[in-house]
Amino acid sequence: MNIKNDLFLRAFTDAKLPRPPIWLMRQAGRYLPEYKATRAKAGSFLELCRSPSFCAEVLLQPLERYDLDAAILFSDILTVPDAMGLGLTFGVGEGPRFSKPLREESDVHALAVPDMAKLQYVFDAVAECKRALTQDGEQRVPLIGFSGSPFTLACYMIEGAGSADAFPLTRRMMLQRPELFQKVLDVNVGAVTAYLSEQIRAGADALMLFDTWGGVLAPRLYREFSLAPMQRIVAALRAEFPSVPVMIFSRGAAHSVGAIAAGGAQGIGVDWQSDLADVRAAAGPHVTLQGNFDPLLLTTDEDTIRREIAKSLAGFDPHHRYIANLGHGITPDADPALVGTFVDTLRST
Ligand code: 1CP
Repeated sequence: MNIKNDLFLRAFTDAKLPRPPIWLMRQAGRYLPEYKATRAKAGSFLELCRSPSFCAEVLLQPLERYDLDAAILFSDILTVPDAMGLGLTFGVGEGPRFSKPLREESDVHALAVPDMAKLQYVFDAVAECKRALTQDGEQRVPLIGFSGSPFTLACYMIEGAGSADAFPLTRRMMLQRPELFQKVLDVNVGAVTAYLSEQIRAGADALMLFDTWGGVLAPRLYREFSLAPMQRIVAALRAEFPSVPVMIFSRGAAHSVGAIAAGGAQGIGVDWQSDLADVRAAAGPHVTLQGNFDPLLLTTDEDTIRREIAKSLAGFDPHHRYIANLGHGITPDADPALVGTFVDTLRST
């Protein structure tokens, strides 16, 4: 497939680019009234995720409003544990909840890589999103596929929901029963590798591993239980699909940027609590950095946005191996007009 605007993919080469490519984590989402309208039509968030045509509809919404250089599959990281039989629900106005979390040793022993047929709706959504991006035989921008990291998925699978307290049940199993916890991670490595491989076969042009919670761990535990399993996935994907870049986004793990870069991922997502120039120094010149503006900027004003963009990029080369993005997902209270200011300012960088 010919990609009309491939700036995002060129950021994974050593080419000097005329401007940084830009997209936004959670660019399709609740800050857009048209997203809320589609979700209402679908009935619920999960029904939206399970309908390839609605997924394609919300995928296009931010591209209609803003000059973005990539689109991300509309789905969620929790589709995989749901396919393992853990029973995912989203209450109205609440976060995710699993009806059968991993609490007993027997729950872990019963856990297995799910049949990918249970996730066919996601692969169908990838294909439908790809079709929706295509006009006159040309794809407008690259399509990013994604998964949660084995550790971040384990957090939800064991805790059974989000956590305000850094996932205590998960960390206790990790500390007290490391071999049992490793069994969960091993199943997740197998599941995520199969899941992302199928997303590539369905049309994903690049991949991202969302490791939202790896940063709750001390650096040595992060490397053992979060980074190492991700590196097994990256190695397997690189062996089979060498031309598809894979990015790792570990929130709160700036301490291990050198180790992430050494481990084979082509890109590193940088959170908003780091300075880009420091991360570049730690990562070296041959890995692509993505990030790292504070999502809160999109709730401020135009002057603040312009000033912070200029200050964040001081001492950093945004034309080489760099993708402009936020340091975490857009929040529901972001102002759609300020998102436009943010995108336009970065496009003229
Ligand atoms: O009510 C709604 O409409 C649901 C809100 C929502 C949306 C828009 C959820 C529930 N998930 C999503 C989509 C989503 N989730 C995408 C695709 C959209 C895009 O980027 O444009 C992606 C990549 C995710 C990934 C995701 N889901 C992560 C990792 C990234 C991150 O932001 O840290 C995590 C941790 C989740 C779990 C999840 N799903 C939804 C919520 C509210 C949460 C967080 C739960 C918690 O509080 O821990």
